[in-house]
Amino acid sequence: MIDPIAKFPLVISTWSFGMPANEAAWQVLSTGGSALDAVEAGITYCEEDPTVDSVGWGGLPDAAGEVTLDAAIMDHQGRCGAVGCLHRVRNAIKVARLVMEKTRHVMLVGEPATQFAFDHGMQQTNLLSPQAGRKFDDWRLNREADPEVGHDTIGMIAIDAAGRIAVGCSTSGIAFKHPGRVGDSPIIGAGLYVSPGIGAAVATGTGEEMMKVCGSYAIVDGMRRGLEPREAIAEVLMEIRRRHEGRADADVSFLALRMDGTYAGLTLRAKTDFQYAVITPAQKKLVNAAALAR
Ligand code: SD4
Repeated sequence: MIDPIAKFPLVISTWSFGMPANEAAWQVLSTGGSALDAVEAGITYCEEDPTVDSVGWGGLPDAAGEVTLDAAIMDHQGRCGAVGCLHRVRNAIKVARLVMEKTRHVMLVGEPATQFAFDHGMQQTNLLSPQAGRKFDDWRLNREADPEVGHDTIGMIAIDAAGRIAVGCSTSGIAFKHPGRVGDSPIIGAGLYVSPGIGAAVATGTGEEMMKVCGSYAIVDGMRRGLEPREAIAEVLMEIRRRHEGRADADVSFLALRMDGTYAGLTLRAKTDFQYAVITPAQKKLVNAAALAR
């Protein structure tokens, strides 16, 4: 039974597709499950949804027409696993968790990561949905990638009823990317980070920008230094903006969650259309994230 006054469990995730993903995570959290299981369940839900053209099945392919996936997961102790450039397997987040739990490594990439997934019972599948295939054909004819097409990562952070935190993210990356390109999502400290006892952060947007500043690590470190989650994100966004010679429109957004349940989402996107989904015992909502002050 969930106490509506309690702060926990709590789950937050990126974009409006985070709403149904949060529901899947909440089914785990509300029955006493762990934050780690909840994050895996929520992100898996999104990976299975063909209408999301930037995550899992239905994701847009690379410039050679192949869908490749990046994902990572971290638990409350800072244990982590990641996969980069995974082929022909839908649930990259499950493979990331298998890397964390079944190997002594943090990240596997490319065909060997795919083979590792098959060896652990994951099914071989075609990741290119008919809809994504049509978008690829259009792109091939026009060769002009709209940077707004297929660019969103699902990033999710949860705290369970026992006060344990976990974070995960999964994406097919930038649409029509160079084959072999890996973004921030599987890079611990760039796309996501947990510091035990402090909190977690997760990113969405142009991964190259997160990687240059170790964005998620820097945010969690800001919280460790005593910044509020929103201040900690703002500090990192200001650094990214500074490197852009003051240009304010980088496609970079973050979520941060501190162990006391305080959370924030903040964006550099000029469109200020970054939304994030939240479920607590008291409410379910989709929040329009603030943009960093210009
Ligand atoms: C990436 N951050 O691969 C991920 C996906 C995304 O805009 O959100 N791209 O860069």
